[in-house]
Amino acid sequence: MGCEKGAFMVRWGYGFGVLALSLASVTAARAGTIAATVTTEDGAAVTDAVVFAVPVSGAVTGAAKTGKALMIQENQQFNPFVLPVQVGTAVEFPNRDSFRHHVYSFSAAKPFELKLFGGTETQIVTFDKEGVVALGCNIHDNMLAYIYVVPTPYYAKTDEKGQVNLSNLPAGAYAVKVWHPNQKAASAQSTDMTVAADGTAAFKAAVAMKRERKQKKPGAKDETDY
Ligand SMILES: [Cu+2]
Repeated sequence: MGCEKGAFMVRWGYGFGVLALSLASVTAARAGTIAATVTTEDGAAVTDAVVFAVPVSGAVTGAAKTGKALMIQENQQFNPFVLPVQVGTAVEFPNRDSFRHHVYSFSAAKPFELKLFGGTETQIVTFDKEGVVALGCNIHDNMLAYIYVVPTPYYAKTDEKGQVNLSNLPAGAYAVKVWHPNQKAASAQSTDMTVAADGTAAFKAAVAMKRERKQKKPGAKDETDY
């Protein structure tokens, strides 16, 4: 009798342990990853493409990315050339040159202008509308950059191999979108995709590109490369 009771306790204890373990795994393993590769139609790697995943349900359950977003002016160049940010992000514009910049955008998503007098002076602009914001400088025609404002915390831009991972995505259906400043299409291309919990889904996109338009070095005079 005492023996049977002991066996029952062991079994019950074991079962409880398994239950506790499976609850822990469910809690820890709800996030998936999209491993993205972006190329031209000819298969060449595309750097600086913004890849972002918008939940089809419309609900964004992940926390917003935190930390400063910076669009630096240094050596008469914007850095970075492409800055993806989530809607609502405040971007700082530090001028690290010893001379003046006059940063502006005519883009519908955020028309603005900033006179920056140099020597670590910084100003802040909040990007509250989705879309492309093309930046220029009234004083230096060679300066060119883009802020791309996305409606999701799941975004990043491709590296020199055209690759990027979007991680910590809650399982579910997404519209995975790709945008690059030199693409032919007016807006981001979109592909529907399901992300499983605790899995990595490969994503490939081929983007039709225009002639390259990039930021030029200071002192470059002719505009024919544009
Ligand atoms: Cu300038």
